[in-house]
Amino acid sequence: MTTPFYGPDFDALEQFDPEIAGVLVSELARIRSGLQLIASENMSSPAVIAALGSTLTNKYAEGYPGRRYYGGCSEVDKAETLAIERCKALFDADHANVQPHSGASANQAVYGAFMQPGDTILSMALPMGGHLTHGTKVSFSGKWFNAVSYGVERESENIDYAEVERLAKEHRPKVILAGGSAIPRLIDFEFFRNLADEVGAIFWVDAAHFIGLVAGKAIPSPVPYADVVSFTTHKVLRGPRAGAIVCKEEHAKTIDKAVFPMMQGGPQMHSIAAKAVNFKECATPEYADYAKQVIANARQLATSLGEHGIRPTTGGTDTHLSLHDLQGIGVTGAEAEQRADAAGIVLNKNAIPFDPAKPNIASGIRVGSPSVTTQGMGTDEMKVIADLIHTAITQGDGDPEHPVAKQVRAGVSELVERFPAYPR
Ligand code: DSN
Repeated sequence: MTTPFYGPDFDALEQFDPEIAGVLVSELARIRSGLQLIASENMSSPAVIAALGSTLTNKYAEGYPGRRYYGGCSEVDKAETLAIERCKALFDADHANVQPHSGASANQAVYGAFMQPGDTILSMALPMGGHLTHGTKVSFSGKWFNAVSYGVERESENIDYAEVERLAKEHRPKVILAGGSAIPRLIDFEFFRNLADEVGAIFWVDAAHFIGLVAGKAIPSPVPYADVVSFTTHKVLRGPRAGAIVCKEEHAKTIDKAVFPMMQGGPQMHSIAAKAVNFKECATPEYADYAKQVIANARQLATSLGEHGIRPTTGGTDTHLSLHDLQGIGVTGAEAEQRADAAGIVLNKNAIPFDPAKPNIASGIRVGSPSVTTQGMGTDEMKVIADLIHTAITQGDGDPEHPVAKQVRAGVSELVERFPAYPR
């Protein structure tokens, strides 16, 4: 069948640029041959990838649908309008901006909308589970704004709500931010909303990690509580690598102006079309089942790793990820990452709360279930994966030729043959 549009032509690429064509092929082989447990990754659908690999990449469309600074925008206007309407419906939001190129770009726009250089933001510290763009000194967010950080309680390893309240009342921040990249538990949005009202702050949720679970109605939504919610579209959500923002109607104009023209120029229309496809996928019953299974799988993985002495911080998870303390088994995060990788299991080292190790070594690992759940694996497979991780990181040495790495890779192969990524 001939495609009715000018789509990806792999033969032409292979002929013109065999080196890059080779990378595309070997990356797919890498994905297919291993277990992808990076909590922030997923496997977007062929429909999403088709939209990404389209001629929409060519169009300049600075502005918004119906209000562009270029001619010829009639068709991309349709794509962006669909993306906006589907995003609003999916999250029951007053307003959506689907132009941010990434999560960091979306966050930059939120700062631009609500803060002036030197203003104070109250956010979670990166080593406690926060994010680079939440005020770390190496990021624009920490260089241009005054970031006051909260952490977690030592005992429960959950957000220290008493500390959040104390710091909010002491510093009177312009913005209070909830969310991060290594928070296994649900966040009490109502607490943050009430506190923001009490101190006169904007309440912002960076929902990048868990927004896919919200889309699938598997966990409570921050949208009714927050002034503004930023997120990425490629994690549990399973869309293109990009960002988006939803907000209350009263902030709509401010957010739109902060995304364009304050922080970005031309929107990436191929990516916006792919977001529209993704939002449509997320509104299906199949996606809701997927989101619930992501949590069931993450819980099983956390429990089974815990039974091997690989302690889940906070005692488990309510979401798609768990964070594990390796100190009890005498392995560092860096060693675990390398040993797992050598055995075909891709995960990342991660600081745990109050980590005594440096960030590039770390005492923990973060594991996530979005990708393996997309492949169709369930809780039985999570038990097997936990066994494989335990064997790889306690008996391997990081050398792919080590007999233990080979033995674990055989177990991985058995799983991925039954549950292939991008089945042929
Ligand atoms: N790098 C992403 C993550 O892995 O959580 C967040 O930006």
